Amino acid sequence: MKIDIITIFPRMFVGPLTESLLSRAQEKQIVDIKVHDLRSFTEDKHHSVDDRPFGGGCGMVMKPEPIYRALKKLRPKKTKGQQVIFLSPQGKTLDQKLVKELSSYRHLILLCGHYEGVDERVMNWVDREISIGDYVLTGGELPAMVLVDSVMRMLPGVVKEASSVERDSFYNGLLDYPNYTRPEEFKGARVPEILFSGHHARVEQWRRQQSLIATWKKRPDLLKKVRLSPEEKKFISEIKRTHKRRGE
Ligand code: 9D3
Repeated sequence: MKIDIITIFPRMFVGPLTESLLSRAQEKQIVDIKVHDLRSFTEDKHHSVDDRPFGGGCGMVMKPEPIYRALKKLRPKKTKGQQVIFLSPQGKTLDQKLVKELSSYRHLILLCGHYEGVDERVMNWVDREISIGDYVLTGGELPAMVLVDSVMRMLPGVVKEASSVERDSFYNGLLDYPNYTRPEEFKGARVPEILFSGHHARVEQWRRQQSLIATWKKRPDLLKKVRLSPEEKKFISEIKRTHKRRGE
């Protein structure tokens, strides 16, 4: 997959792209990520990327011309496998379903906004607007990194075991079960006995039940969307009677 990022703060991307999984995925040539400084697409002597809003008002608006030139260069003509994404508070909220959908494109072009927004005519060249949640950030750079991180780990070969992608919470619709490692006892807290039993099927059943308990306690909204077996439904009514929900 090819990812082009257009930003007025290219250096913000250095850390995330040179550390950890993102750098290894690039070394393995699974993704090719390039960050482009919007200022390099300006043609005036002051390299202006923003200007005052017509009609008055406070703040600055990003000019259309540098963005147009950047898009023209990075995507000379429209093709199916490409997607121009504008990171914006007005966008659709990113979730795992959208991440999965985006991972099927060959080429993503991410446009990071700043100031009070961009000239609305830029929307004519944008395929979709994406937000990462209902809170206010200073720009689209961190959201672009969040998007790249989440999309990348869906690509084959990025995360070691394919199974760990499939098992993700949100993938099966439930939260993760609790994990334990050595020591068997720490500060008086013991690891649950079942995990030493060596009984694989029973461990799997316990984990599924723990996922159900955690989801019911911490994210009951997720339980409404997930498909459960009759036994699991019975188990849920059982924990409703015997467990306390968080904050109650
Ligand atoms: C909604 C606030 N706008 C009212 C004048 C101004 C504004 C605030 C912050 C416009 C842009 C921004 C910068 N944020 C993003 O570019 C952004 C973002 C976000 O703030 N939250 C969650 N997802 C995203 S994606 C891009």
